[in-house]
Amino acid sequence: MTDPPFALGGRRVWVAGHRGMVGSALVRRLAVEPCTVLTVERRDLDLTRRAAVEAWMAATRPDVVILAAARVGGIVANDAAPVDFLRDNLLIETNVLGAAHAVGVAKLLFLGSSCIYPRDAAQPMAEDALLTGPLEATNQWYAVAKIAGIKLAQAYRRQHGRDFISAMPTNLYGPGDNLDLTTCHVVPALLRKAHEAKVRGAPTVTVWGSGRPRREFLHVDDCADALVHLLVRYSGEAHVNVGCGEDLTVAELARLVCDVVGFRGELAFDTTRPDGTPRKLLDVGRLAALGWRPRIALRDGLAATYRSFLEQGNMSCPSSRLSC
Ligand code: GFB
Repeated sequence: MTDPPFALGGRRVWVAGHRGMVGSALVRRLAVEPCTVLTVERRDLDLTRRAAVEAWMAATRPDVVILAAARVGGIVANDAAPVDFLRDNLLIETNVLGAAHAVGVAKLLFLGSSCIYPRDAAQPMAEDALLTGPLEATNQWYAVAKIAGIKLAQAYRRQHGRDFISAMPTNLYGPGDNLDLTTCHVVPALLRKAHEAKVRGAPTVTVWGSGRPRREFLHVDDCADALVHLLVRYSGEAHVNVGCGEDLTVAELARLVCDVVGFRGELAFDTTRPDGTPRKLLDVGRLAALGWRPRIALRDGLAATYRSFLEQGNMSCPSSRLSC
């Protein structure tokens, strides 16, 4: 815990990955802080190239870095592209943390994911469950890269005295998410499938797996708020879980999504698709002790996300346009 809190006033804060769901939520959240938000387009800076990251950082000299850039994807994308999920994430984090150290940033926040914990970790998963057992096979590549990132941030603290911290968000959802059904996460997938089934008048929506796995979902705007809270109020070697502390089954989520979308048909479970981790619920005691609580209830967050997908026009609409 920092005492006094780390003041954002007058700081130049680089949100790396500002086009992503988390990065864009951070840009929205930081707009109300007295800081300057820095961003750079992917075409102008490839974070997997060390020399380019070092040169950009030396020229731009941010005071604060939030590393929200990562190769991310749903359960099948993780399983299908192990090199991309392991290699790209290792490169991005070693390059950005190394360059942040080289220019002497005042603070850096590294983001991981709840999939860093062992597949069969006791629930809810406290921060000290890290590295106590084998990982879930479908996302072990991404998890290993993110665990390396946590350790790298800790190593910079120990060896060089840098104020680098790490946060581990649970499964996130919200505006700006990926809607490609082959690579996306479960919430955008179900919103899209339920919407398309409603529009087509289809009798069923297909849900991957058995429907029995349990997941915790946090709206990305709540996540961004928690991350800014940690940036200002936390300084320590241990990573901090970011979640809401409640979970539900995938089948329950699917029913809730159908209700929000207004699809009245049935669910069909495709058990040829993987279930992944049986349960992923974070122990959010450490974050709560730092004074943060979520505000957005799941149903409200899903309804707002559905509206944002329709407004952005990125939901395919076979029979008519956005009025469907
Ligand atoms: O969101 P999701 O892909 O991520 O899947 P994970 C969560 C659960 O929803 C799994 C089920 O049990 C899926 O089988 N599911 C049901 C679906 N229908 C669908 C669907 O249409 N699409 C998808 N994608 N899932 C990821 C990790 O794990 O979570 C990443 O692979 C990362 O590394 C991310 O940690 C947050 O929770 O299984």
